[in-house]
Amino acid sequence: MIRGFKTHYIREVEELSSSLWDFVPSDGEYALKQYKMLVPSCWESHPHFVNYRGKGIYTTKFYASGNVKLNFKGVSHTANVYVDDEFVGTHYNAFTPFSFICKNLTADEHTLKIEVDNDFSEQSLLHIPNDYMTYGGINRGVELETIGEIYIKRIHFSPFKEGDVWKAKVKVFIENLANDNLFVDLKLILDYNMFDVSDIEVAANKTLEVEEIFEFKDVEPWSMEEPNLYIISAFLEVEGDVFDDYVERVGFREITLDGDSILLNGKKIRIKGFNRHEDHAQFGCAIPYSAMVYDLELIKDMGANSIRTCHYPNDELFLDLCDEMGILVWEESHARGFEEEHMLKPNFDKQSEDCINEMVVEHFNHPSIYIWGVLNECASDTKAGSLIHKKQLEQLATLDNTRPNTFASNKHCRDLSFEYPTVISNNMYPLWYFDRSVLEMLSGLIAYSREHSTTLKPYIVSEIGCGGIYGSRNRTKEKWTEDGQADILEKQITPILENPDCTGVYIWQFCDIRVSTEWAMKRPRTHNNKGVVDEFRREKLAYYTVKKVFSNYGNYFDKN
Ligand code: ADA
Repeated sequence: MIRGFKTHYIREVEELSSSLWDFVPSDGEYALKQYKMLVPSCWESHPHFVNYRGKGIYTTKFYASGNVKLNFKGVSHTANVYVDDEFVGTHYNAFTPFSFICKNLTADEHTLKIEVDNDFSEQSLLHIPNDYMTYGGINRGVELETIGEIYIKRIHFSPFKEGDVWKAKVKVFIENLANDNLFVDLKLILDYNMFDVSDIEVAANKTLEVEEIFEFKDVEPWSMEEPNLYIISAFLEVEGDVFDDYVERVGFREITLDGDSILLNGKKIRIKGFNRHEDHAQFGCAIPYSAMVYDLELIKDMGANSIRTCHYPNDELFLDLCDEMGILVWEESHARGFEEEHMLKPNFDKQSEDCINEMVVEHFNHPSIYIWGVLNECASDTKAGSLIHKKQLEQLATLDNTRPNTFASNKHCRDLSFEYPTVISNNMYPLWYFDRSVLEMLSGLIAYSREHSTTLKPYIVSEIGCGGIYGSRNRTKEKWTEDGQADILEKQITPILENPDCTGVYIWQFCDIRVSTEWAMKRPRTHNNKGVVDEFRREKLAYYTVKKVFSNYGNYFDKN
């Protein structure tokens, strides 16, 4: 399963994942031995590769002819792709999708080979030893599309309301692979709303963006309580013959800012959220659909209404579920804890820019995504680091001016970058890493952020939490006990939810996660143990504390 809905009815699409591929590790104890490896999965889920960091070669066969488009939803962390031993392309970053086109294949069986590398090196500036695990393998879906010489590359759907009428700016990206200019007609259908755009000329070897604003009748808005979704289908025709299609799923909702408030369809939202890493004891980062659903059921059971995809773009299948279940998403590009020196390394800008671009361009249509984030706990307190924050936030705003943007700062009253985001966020750990009053710290940080940005902006506590080892029970409520975690967490989140100047809170974190070996001496069990459930999703006492506290607060500030 690649997406939560059928993406084509006319274009031929074949899922190449959900199957065993040939796998040969290049290094380590089992180097050059032949294996069958499930795609998608992490190789760490195979008993021989639980700690394997290196390269491996995946191969599979497919039958096709003509032009094909190979779509990869996530390969960790570098993929070199070959078809019939011809190099097709390379991609860096485990957490963003990518595609390659192969033209004029002969009608035959072909071999797809992917060299995968999850090693740390100077070439990898975003995947580094960190307080989460960089797994290895083809962790997300792979599909094969058969396309003609001209096809629909994507659709971007930006809904807005004018009075009582829902409208949307619709951009359809049409790519012409031929060496001649081609003419096509475009038809769009959403429920009973149908639109035609005729005589579109697409220049040879170019992609044309067809942009129109349409009015949509008899549609219901998307909200947390009623997450109404609609299928929008685009068809390409020549003289009435339909030869290509592209299907997306969208929601009619508007995110706007009003001073220190974030509004969803005009109502001021209160964030009751969790930071959630894509990590599971059994599946690593390749969390299967049923386990994604279980995570979201637990999150809703606790009364949470939002997920922060710390610290990287998530599997689109998970975002589809958030669309369907009315869970708001703060999706962020891949970055955690980079110092200025690291951010100034030659490849950093390009690798960051590519990740941000792929995140926004590919995930643009998800109504659940209400804000984009970058640069978690990076050097926002130095001049050079601040300029990089400015650059990445401007890139976000250019790619998508329909959503706010932010970065989670831990530089607090040294931060130099609060001028640049449209929403200000802080990670803070009073009562855990240091003994300070939550309220005093929160008030001080809100005041500082207001003094250091020219306009009044919404403020979110993007991380707060504490550790608790599953099964460690003690009435002393010492740190690392479940009792202590539940006690501290209640004292941390209650004053935040009580503070009208704060849009809300993301608890760090939903589940315990595996971390890099290099962090072993900083993290008991080589895990980050601040989850309210452990890595198997076994609830800790804190689960029930959060459920109790969150139940006292609604999804919106104003009662109506
Ligand atoms: C930081 C960081 C998280 C995690 C957390 C912790 O806020 O953003 O990724 O490392 O600290 O557990 O201390």
